[in-house]
Amino acid sequence: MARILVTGALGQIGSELVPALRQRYGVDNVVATDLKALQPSGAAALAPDDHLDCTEPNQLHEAVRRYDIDSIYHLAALLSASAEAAPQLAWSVNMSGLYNVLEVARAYGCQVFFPSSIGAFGPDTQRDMTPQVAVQRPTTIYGITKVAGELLCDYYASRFGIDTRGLRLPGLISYVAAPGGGTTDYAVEMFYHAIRYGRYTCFLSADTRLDMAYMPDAITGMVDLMAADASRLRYRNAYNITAMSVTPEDIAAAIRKHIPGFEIDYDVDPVRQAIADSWPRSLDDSAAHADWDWAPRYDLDAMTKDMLARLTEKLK
Ligand code: NAD
Ligand code: AKB
Repeated sequence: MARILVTGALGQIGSELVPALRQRYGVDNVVATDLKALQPSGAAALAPDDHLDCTEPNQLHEAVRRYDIDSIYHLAALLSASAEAAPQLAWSVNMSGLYNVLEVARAYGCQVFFPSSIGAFGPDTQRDMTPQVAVQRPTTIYGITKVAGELLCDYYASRFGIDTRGLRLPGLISYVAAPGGGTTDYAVEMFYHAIRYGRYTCFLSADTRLDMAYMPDAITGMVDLMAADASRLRYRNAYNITAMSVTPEDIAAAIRKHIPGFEIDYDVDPVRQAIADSWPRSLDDSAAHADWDWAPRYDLDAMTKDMLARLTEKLK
């Protein structure tokens, strides 16, 4: 039975990944950790939860030893907008954190999941149907840490035989936990504002096209990739995945099918707009389909319907 450690477990992804892993592998076999204080509640209270700063190698060694860990989902990081506001901190958390995780994986023979991003590409990359193997010259500190992270995962796989696996995640849309300082956060905010106020002012321009996926698909993708037959995996840095390529105007139109009076206007934030303009408009995720059967269930309309229903219930 797998014994799993999750870093950055209180974030947008961890809040849904941890329950999914606990359902699949057993509550006691999934250790949720974060820099922020964990407040055990419900099922989490029955499982080990810990404070863990991924920039402190001793804390990682201690957790892996204490809980006899054999698999690490390393989620702790600063996202693109937060990273641009604090580049030195972003380098420390995103790079030292991953290095420490890979070193502890080398010491104890752990499997590692690393979440890369569409941010790992830059303005020199082919922007439509960006291939799995493409030019990667990002212009953000976030993207630089993601490319370097991908290369480090490749290196630890080929040099030390560590079982590293990763995804280049698109923007993730979800209702359980708020997003943590990214450029694609607008897509989540729009749903909250649509339900609460019937209107939203978007910080990206109407026609900014980016890849997105609904969180349940992303979680399934992470768990499936980690369980996939290793002999089928051609890439140990990160696989492109996507479920939809959409603009703010597309999402607003999908919301309007359920909330007809919903209004959107635009007050563009130049920093986040510049980040978005440097990213792909759509990814080619055929390698993920071929190698480990990536198959998202939610397109824009299915995601919008579910998101509005779940969020309306949550905000009651
Ligand atoms: P998030 O910002 O919501 O959560 C990150 C968590 O990491 C937070 O709970 C934070 O407290 C924790 N953290 C920060 N510094 C830490 C440290 N030093 N030690 C331990 N924990 C620390 O992020 P998320 O959206 O859950 O993303 C998780 C990972 O997935 C990140 O690597 C991110 O780059 C990647 N990713 C996310 C998205 C997305 O849309 N959410 C898309 C692409 C890639
Ligand atoms: C961000 O916007 O920073 C993240 C990502 C796509 O990596 N959501």
